[in-house]
Parts: sequence; structure tokens; C-alpha cells
Amino acid sequence: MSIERFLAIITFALASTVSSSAFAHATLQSSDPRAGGTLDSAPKQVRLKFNEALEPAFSKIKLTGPQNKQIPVTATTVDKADPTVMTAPLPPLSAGEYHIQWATMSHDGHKVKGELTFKLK
Ligand SMILES: [Cu+2]
Repeated sequence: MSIERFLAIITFALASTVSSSAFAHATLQSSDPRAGGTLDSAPKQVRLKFNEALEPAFSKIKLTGPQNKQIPVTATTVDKADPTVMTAPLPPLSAGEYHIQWATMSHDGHKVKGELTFKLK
């Protein structure tokens, strides 16, 4: 291998490492209610914790209840003290299965979304 080719490979490897860490997407790390959980009492809010800071303008939580009914979630907020966290207050919920759908964008401009389910006794 020539020295030029060797340097080209090293440069490419370094560039890939830098870009993958600088442009990693926001990923959900934990949630309350937690995914797949069964609750004894109705949660008062949804709290989602991500691995990086979120853009408030693109951060939204939606809730679907039993019989696929849309539950109005009025205000999704990105925590000012910890911008990796978004929360939304919930109206009173009755027993059944619920789906939380979330969408957000990290500072690198990549939009991500996901869904999780919980049950209320
Ligand atoms: Cu990204």
C-alpha cells in the first residue's frame, strides 16, 4: 500500500467517526409511563427522556386511548432546565390500553418519531 492510500484511508476513517458522533439522531432513553408497563393509577403526565437536546418547535406528544380514541394532549413542553426531556400533561384517563406517539427533532436537524404502549388498570 502506498503512503497516499494509507493516509486516505485514515482520513476517511476519522471523518466517519466525527460525523457519526456529531450527527447522531435523538433516541429515546426512558419514559414515564414506561414502555409496556401496567399502571394502577392514571398518570398525570408523559415524560420522555432522550440522549440529546430537542427542538421545542418540533417536539410533540400524542395519545391514543381505548377504541383508538384520540385523547387531546394540549401542551408538549421541552424542559428548559434539561432540554433532553419533553413532557405533556394528561387529562384524567380511564382503564384501558394507551399508545403514546412522539415526534421530535434534535439540533442536527434530523426528525425522529416513535411509539410506546402502556396499560391502565
Ligand atoms: Cu441525527
